[in-house]
Amino acid sequence: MSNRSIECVPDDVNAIRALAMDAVERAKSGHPGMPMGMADVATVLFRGFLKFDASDPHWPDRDRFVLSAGHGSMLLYALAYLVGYPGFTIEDLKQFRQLGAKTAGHPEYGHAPGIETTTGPLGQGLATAVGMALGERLAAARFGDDLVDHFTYVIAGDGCLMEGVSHEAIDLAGHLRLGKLIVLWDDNRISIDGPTSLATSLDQAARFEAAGWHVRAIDGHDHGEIAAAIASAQRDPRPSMIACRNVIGFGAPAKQGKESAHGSPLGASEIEAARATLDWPHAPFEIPELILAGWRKSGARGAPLRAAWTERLKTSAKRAAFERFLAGEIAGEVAEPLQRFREAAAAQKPKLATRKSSENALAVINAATNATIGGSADLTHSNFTLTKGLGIVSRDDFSGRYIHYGVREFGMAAAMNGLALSGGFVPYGGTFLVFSDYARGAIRLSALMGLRVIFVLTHDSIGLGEDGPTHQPIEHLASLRAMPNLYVFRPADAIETAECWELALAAKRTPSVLSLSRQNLPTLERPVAENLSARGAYVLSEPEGARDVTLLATGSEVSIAIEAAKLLAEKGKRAAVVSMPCWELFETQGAAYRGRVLGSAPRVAIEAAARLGWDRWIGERGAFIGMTSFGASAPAEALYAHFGITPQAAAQAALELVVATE
Ligand SMILES: Cc1ncc(C[n+]2csc(CCOP(=O)(O)OP(=O)(O)O)c2C)c(N)n1
Ligand SMILES: [Mg+2]
Repeated sequence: MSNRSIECVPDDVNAIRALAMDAVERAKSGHPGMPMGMADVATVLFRGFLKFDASDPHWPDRDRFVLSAGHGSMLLYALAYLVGYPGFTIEDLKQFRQLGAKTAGHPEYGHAPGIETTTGPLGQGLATAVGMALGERLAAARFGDDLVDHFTYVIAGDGCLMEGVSHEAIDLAGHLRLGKLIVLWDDNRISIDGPTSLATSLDQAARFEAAGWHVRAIDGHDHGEIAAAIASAQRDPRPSMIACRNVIGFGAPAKQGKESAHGSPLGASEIEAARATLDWPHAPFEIPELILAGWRKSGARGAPLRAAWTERLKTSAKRAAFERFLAGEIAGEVAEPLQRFREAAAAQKPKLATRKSSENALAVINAATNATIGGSADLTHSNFTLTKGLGIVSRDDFSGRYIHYGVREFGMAAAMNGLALSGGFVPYGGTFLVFSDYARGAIRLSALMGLRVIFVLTHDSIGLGEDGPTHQPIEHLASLRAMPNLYVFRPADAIETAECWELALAAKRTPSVLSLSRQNLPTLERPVAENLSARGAYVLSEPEGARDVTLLATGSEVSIAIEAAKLLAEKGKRAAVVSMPCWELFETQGAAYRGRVLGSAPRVAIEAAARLGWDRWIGERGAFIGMTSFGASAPAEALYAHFGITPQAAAQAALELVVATE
């Protein structure tokens, strides 16, 4: 917004401080210091700059505001109440941190208007905001500045900037010159343990400058300086960082400037003293009408801008495409071409690594929809994530659909969350499965927020071979499967790979992992009329007559199970083979279907990974063929033989079970 005359009186700011200290006091927990310290910065931002219309919190072209220092959630909640987001009341503030409240301990995406992303894990809000700012540029390149033209503001604390992910995020944003990203650093030089000098002597300004940012340092309590710095940040073509020097817990006479203001209620007497210091005589949760009216006016400040935008959209030639983009209904776009892909694979029976099949499926997907935004953390030619014609995103050209995220797995995953949150885009990004550990913090937030984000994790077992145990995932499938609301797909061949992609793209509220092999795998013999992976697990081959044993496997080990079944048949034993590409989907099937698939015969599971979790499927009498240690460096076949993950070993384990139960 161009009008820089920010009308506000000290009480407008103190309203935030009072609500923060009172809500924390009432909840008997929370973080008053940060909201009280950054209240001036937030007030100037919300009253003078932030482009939003409180009556429509989802207006697509609103500026985004990310509270990366999520412990200061009361800042966000106080603002949400003051500006008058619909359905957000003083009661919500009184319910701060209570079960079922919109006002959770840390801001949770979807719980209340104005919460653009879940924050709390420090540093991640900033890294997610990089994805949002990137999404803004990508969408603007497609639909034009008259439909997409907004800033992304972040409040990041000392903790956010100490976290390693901040480095990945800052570097990426500087490299891509995301000039509409503006970070307001809560420079209060205090964290939980005490002054930040206990643990850091970094020159933050120099760090940001080195990454290509525009940097300013200001007094975070001086409204003129705050406004001037934000205005200059808006004009600068680089991303901007404004160091807002301020006093944590401002206004609480005994605790301000100290770590004791950080994360616990101030206490009755300190609150009383703060009321006197701030000259705020009002009762807890009481905001004088005049003050509230001023804030509400700010909340409506963007209404004319939104109205003008709505008019532009109405007459825009791109309206239909823009609305389709935001609706994100891409399942229908890809279903038909992926069905043809499966039919072709069934006819041609390629022997391909699933990472390669994934590339082939992606070629079909990326041609059928333009919602997908690909990328890799510097493993493009191993993850096979780049398909023809996507175009590489660069600081000079945001019309492409592929991002070289650099060697930044965590930063990539957080940016993917931001892309998904910015609206319309379906990001997918690759790295090795073993390095999902580096990205895990962001995968967890994808799952918690329920975002459609797809992680393409290749080299998914000892089958990657010579790179050895540092690169061979063992416990990763188990740990990813342990995460709520995450689909872990491990397809066995080209057909399943296409099916799993289809399911991941259709899952609007659940992120997905695609665990893909480096080594070639044969195409399974099976019908393709139905997406069998949608069942999570299915019977691939059923013996004639009653089963003696059921072999369960995923991914690269499904073909081992098939060979094992043949060996068992030679010994007169009837083995069924079950492919289990997605446990989570199998769990949602009815008991009858699950029972048919699992059968009542003893079970052997085969997966070149840790056993953890498999006991659920194999039962007490079951056997497991997999890894019990780290891997080793050798060719893949030698490793499978060395670690005993072979058809012979599986058949032997099955025979022993059958004999024991006979
Ligand atoms: C990744 C992560 N590690 C640790 C924490 C716990 N934690 C919450 S706030 C905080 C200190 C943050 O310091 P700062 O950002 O300076 O906040 P301030 O004390 O100024 O409010 C810590 C360690 C966290 N939320 N996230
Ligand atoms: Mg601090």
